[in-house]
Amino acid sequence: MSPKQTTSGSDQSAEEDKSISRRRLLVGSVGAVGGLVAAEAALAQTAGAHSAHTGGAPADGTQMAQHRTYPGSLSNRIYSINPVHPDMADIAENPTNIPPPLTRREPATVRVDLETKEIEAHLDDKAMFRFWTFNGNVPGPFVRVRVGDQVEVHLKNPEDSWMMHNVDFHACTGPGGGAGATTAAPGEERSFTFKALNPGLYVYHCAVPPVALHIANGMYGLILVEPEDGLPPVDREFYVMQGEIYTEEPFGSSGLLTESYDKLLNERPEYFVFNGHVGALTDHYPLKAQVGETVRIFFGVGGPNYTSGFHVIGEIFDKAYQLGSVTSPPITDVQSISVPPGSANIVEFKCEVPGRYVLVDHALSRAERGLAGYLIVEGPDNPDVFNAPPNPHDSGH
Ligand SMILES: [Cu+2]
Repeated sequence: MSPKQTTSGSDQSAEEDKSISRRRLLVGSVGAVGGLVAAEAALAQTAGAHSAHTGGAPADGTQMAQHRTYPGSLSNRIYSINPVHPDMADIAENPTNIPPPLTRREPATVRVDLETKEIEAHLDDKAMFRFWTFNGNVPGPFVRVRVGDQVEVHLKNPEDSWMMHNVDFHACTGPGGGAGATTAAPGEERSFTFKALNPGLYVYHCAVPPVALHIANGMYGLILVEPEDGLPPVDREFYVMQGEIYTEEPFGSSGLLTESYDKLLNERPEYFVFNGHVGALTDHYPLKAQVGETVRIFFGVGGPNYTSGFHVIGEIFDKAYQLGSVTSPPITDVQSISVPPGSANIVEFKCEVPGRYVLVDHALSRAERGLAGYLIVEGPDNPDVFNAPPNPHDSGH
């Protein structure tokens, strides 16, 4: 499947061009055929979710499901690829990998160990990329402390790194958020301590110049500074971050891809990802919950450049802690949140209806470049809240 087809397929208006493009796709890749079949169902399901939101009015997606499959469209492919490759390194962070809520009510010293590992790992089902990471995952480890804690940061840059690295904690009050204090050449180790003065959800990232490049290549994560009494209890917590990847090769290429500094400076990413690589939160680590449970998503944008219009298709956020502030009251009953680069938000909602919900940035062109995740909700139907007759175009739950 040529990556060019993504662009041409989307731009075409003439039916003739579409059929040519579709034929090229079918000839070009046997594997893609399965993707097309899955795509019809996936789009139908997405369209169904939107119809529910719009009171059953025909959604634009409905038409697509009936008549069109856009060749090369990633919102087709993301539903069908299996991104788990046992033979390739994998940097995706498991979204359930979060320390439990803190129970202590006194300040403590919390040690945070970060190792800046550069790893060739898969970017999608056919491309590899040299990621720069904290502790081998994108995003880096979720750090959980309490207001008033002393945070003791140890940063180790392994011998086999190519680059210098450091870490800037947005939760830190002090020069560079610790960037200068932790700058380490390959083989070096640095440390510093900061006091967590302000509660909230904060981004951390590498800040070695060019900073945008270190972030784009995967060096970002979240630190939660819990307020004195913690956050309200929920049934499940998840950790999701959005980033962009800039490669010389066009989106959809195969093999080991090369980072593009030009595209980075021009803010023209080829890939958008949740938790590191295409498919990380679909087939690989889908979020899972039960009907009746409350869910909290710690959502951050590493970027480096794009603001996210984060949305869960078919859900409404009961609460959203804007810009990661936990000392301001959350806004309530929200469809999408705007999260700028280097910022975060906490959303909470109750799962009322079983099914598959798709995490997106509602700047949906980015779904065509890899940006999607799943929340799978299992449990009994809830016809009082959602009741739909069978539809042959719907892939079901
Ligand atoms: Cu770095």
